[in-house]
Amino acid sequence: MKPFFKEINFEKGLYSDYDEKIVRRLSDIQPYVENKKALEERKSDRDSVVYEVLQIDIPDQAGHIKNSITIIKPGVIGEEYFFTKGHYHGNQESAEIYLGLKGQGVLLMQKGDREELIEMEKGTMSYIPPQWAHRTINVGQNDFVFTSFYPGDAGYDYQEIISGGFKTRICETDSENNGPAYKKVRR
Ligand code: M6P
Ligand code: ZN
Repeated sequence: MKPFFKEINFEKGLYSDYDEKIVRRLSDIQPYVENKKALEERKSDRDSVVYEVLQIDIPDQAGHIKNSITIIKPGVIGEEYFFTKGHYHGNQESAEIYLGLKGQGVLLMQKGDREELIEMEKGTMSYIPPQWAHRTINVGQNDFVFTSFYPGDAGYDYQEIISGGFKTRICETDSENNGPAYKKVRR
């Protein structure tokens, strides 16, 4: 393949152009939501967009490095902030790097009994080592946008997330509160 470039507009947090857009709606993240009652109450919004992933055609092969941009909309299901499905890499030995572009988010990672939470915003680089499950959450009032870099053959394992899940959910706090915009709720 030929070398190429894309422009990332840091104001908009978007590529100049991309090849594919994946749209995840409330209906798509249903298996990942713990509060089924809250989801049921939003039945009429099944088509509401939770997040989008802008993708560029880079081969899913060892040796290549994939790059994408994820845009998580602001919102909650019950009190849980909008989140990505989250995954382990199918090829467990693959790491990943996230670079924050816009908005306020957190990166939740889990490996066995261990858990890490890293705050993300414009200019923060976060490293996800091999074997850690990862999910991003929008804890702000506007879009939360970041770009990811990962091995072409990393692959996705969502099944472990559906069956085992993340032990922590990131939820909104009282508006009265002047502290952090989110709280951790353990299952
Ligand atoms: C990031 C990367 C992508 C991933 C996306 C959405 O951009 O990790 O590989 O697809 O977030 O996350 P998920 O696939 O868990 O829904
Ligand atoms: Zn990943």
